[in-house]
Amino acid sequence: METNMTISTLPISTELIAEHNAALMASVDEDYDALGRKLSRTGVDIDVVKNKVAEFTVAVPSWGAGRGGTRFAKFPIPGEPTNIHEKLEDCAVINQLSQATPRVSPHFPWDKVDDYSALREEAASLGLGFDAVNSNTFQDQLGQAHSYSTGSLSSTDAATRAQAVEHNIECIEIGQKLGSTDLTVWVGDGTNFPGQQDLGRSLDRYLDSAAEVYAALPGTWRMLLEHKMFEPAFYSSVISDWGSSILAAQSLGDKCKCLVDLGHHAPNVNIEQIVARLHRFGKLGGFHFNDSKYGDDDLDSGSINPHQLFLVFNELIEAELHPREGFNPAYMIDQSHNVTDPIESMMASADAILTAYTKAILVDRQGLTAAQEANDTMLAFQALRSAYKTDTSPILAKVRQEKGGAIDMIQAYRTSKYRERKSQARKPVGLGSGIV
Ligand code: RM4
Ligand code: MN
Ligand code: MN
Repeated sequence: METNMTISTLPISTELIAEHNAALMASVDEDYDALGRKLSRTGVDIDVVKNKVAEFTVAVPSWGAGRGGTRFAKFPIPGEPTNIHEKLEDCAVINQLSQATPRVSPHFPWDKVDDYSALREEAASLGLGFDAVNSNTFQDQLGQAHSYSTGSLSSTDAATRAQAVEHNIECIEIGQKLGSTDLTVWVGDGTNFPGQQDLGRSLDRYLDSAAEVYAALPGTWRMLLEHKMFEPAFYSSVISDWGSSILAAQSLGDKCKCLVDLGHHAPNVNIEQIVARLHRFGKLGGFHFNDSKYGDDDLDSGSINPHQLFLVFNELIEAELHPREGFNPAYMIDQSHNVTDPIESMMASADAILTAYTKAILVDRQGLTAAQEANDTMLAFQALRSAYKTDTSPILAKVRQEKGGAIDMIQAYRTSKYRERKSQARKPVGLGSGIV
């Protein structure tokens, strides 16, 4: 990709970003130097940390670019995207200002177009690539032959299962044209009533169908299974927990891994331990980052429990230091933005995710292991706590600035008046309820 072509098609003016950064640079440098001195007292080189953080990226979901909603309502904002082209443009803004989200994860059929090579080029001209493709067998589409009301991959109806398998294979084919190498499969299959379906046989049907999808995976592709405890099925989900997920992944084969969506667990579940367990068995395939307080699985990453996010990243650093074969998790944001501008939410979320990562890098690993070996509970805990307490924002600001992003992303975004401009140019979004 030619640099000047990229610059001319990017949605935010590079002069605006440079001007914005120039006004804030002196204070960032001052804070960065002060933090650098503090960290060097414990033998940590801040530039090494900064360079590591600069390499970390997280994908954004195409569906996150629009305002989501609840089962009850959706409140669109002017200038919201209504198709994949507009979504890509918004994702380009997020990446331009954050310099941390260079890939977009598409969802089909929502993002269907006629020409996928053209879409791939369009994304590239915006500085973006494509991440995992997501299939959708949790909704019926107009004109669809068989309804998913009885489930999809696990439906009691053979023709419905075949249709769901075929859709997943079509997603793989589209993904190949877009340059993806992962298929993420989340099904809404499950029941609302005890007795509605046989709990064992529905899993058998799921496994048979999933095996057909698995068999269609091209050489380097992976299939990522996403579990979810409830919603839309409120009594039982077919792949409800990490146990079902790892059993399914193990029976499907090496190219099948588990994807952990942070919002899909029972309240208070120890997600970081699940991460450690999945890694132990070489089955940690990826993440959907978000947060939750009660039943919602799509609040902004780190908005409710940033400490949990840090503990998850602490396990990921452990995993990175002790990799199992094929360890290469796909990192992605998966959120629904009901009350904020999605661009702002995803920039803030990328910042929360990178913050958790940076803090996890700062953990004194040797000290932690030594305290664990000596059964010194307090010192082990303090090894985590002292990293968690560190204000790493100067590192993140410096990383963004050096990569061409904005020191204060939200301020730069608001100054650009991007959304106002789009509200003139784009057609209004319809009402209706959101997605789960
Ligand atoms: C689900 C799940 C999936 C996402 C859909 C839109 O709850 O998190 O990853 O594809 O929502
Ligand atoms: Mn998800
Ligand atoms: Mn979800």
